[in-house]
Amino acid sequence: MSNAPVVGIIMGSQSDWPTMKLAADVLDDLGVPYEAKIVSAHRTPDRLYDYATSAKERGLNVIIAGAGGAAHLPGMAAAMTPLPVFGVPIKSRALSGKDSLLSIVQMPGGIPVGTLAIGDAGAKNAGILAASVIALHDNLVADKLDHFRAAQTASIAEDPVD
Ligand code: RP5
Repeated sequence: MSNAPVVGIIMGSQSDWPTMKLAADVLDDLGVPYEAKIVSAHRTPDRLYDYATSAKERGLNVIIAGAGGAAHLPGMAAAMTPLPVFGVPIKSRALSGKDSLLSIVQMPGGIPVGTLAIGDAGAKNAGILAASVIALHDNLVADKLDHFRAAQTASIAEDPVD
């Protein structure tokens, strides 16, 4: 089995990594090879262009893009690749991520970004969602995803405790 990355995790800043690492952790747990890069739409536009336009030919299947504030990164990446792009709104300092959410979710019709929840839950779910795409053609990942979901279900007690 190849270890070449099939999921690309990109983020606008080093400061996004503590959130985006949760997506990486899920992919580690589910056995999905990924790469993680800092790619800023406004600070490193050429890096974004190179990344997005080469992503498919380099073997990536899915891109997870996290950004905060005026969060152009997921939409700009989606504009330059045919791959599915999942956007994670980072919880910003000024507006707690509502700015990030609206920037990412309100794509005009024609260039979709699948938008997750703000912050940690969004990053975790982006990892699970990306793995579920990979699982469509990878039985090992599909099995791990089934086990993950079964274990999660089994961990939920029926009765609340004081
Ligand atoms: C965005 O600006 C990044 O995605 C980050 O969430 C936000 C703040 O970046 P830093 O000022 O922390 O580098 O581009």
